[in-house]
Amino acid sequence: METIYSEKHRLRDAQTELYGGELVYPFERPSRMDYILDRLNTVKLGSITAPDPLDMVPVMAVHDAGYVAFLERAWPDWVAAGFKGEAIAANWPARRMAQTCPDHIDGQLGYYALAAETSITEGTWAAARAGAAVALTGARRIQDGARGCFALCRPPGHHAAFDMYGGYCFLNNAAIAAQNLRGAGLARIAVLDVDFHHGNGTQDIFYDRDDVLFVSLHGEPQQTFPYYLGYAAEIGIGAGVGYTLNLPMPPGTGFDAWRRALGTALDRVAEFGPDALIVSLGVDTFETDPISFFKLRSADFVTMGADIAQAALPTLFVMEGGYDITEIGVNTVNVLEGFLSR
Ligand code: OKP
Ligand code: ZN
Repeated sequence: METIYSEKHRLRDAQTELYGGELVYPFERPSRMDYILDRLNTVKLGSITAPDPLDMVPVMAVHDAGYVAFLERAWPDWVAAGFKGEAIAANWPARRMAQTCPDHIDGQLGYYALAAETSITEGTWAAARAGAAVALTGARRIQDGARGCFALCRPPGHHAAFDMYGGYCFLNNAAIAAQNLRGAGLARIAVLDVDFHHGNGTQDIFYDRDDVLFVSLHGEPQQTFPYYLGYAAEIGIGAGVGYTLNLPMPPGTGFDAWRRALGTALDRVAEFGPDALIVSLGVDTFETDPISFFKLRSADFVTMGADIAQAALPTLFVMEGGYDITEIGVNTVNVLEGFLSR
């Protein structure tokens, strides 16, 4: 299987994440990619290719123009305002306040942020663009007839909504890929999100649409990020009713229960009858992930990949989370090898 990958992810190297009242070195860090690349090379999964230049058309089709302009300007505006640290949102348009974007960068950060843990830094916009280019190039491989492709995106994307960043995400790589497949004439696309966290951004972007099915397996949002979305009662709106399926699971969930939920998800995908499948591939479901509470083991990721292959669909894997960094390579590549084994 071909991997698409850009070294430009290294431009995203924030030094601070707001975590438990402290500023820590972020869980979502550049070295994550090194462990994955190392494992791809060890097992000789296939060639690793740089992405084509970014086409902004599918980006602008899933994100708000004001939001994209904000991402581009946030760092220079923050520096120009005289701030010394990384750009962190510290104020929000909370309940009964004006839902308008102010002129000052400190106010704009809270307007566009869905959480405060994610700092904006000098290279963040360039890295986010490169991540989207990786996903788009992977989508083109599927459009050109590949059975499978791995878009090794960083930073991740599934928390990035139509007009919000956060949860380490800025541009929604999987949504951008799905939109491009639609633009290429594929009628229906399914997004299967197996990251530990709910893909609130992807859900947000496609919530009122019946041409992109969103199915997510994730930690019960009463107990974990993103807390305010990902409940089973969320099923879509308008034309999109029935085209969002959330399968939240409690702390301690192991692979037997998780795999049953995957079966439910894949049954819904089969019923939908898509032309392609996008997998938001996070491996933070791993038993020793430092910020998550599922109990999957490394061998389970092979089974996961094989189960996904049973859908018999052209499949684009888009990298999302995974924070037990020394094991992220084995766990991620296990999914791809499991997929190829069927
Ligand atoms: C990004 B992805 C830890 C709080 C972490 C942000 C998590 C973002 C996960 N207690 N909050 O879905 O892997
Ligand atoms: Zn995650």
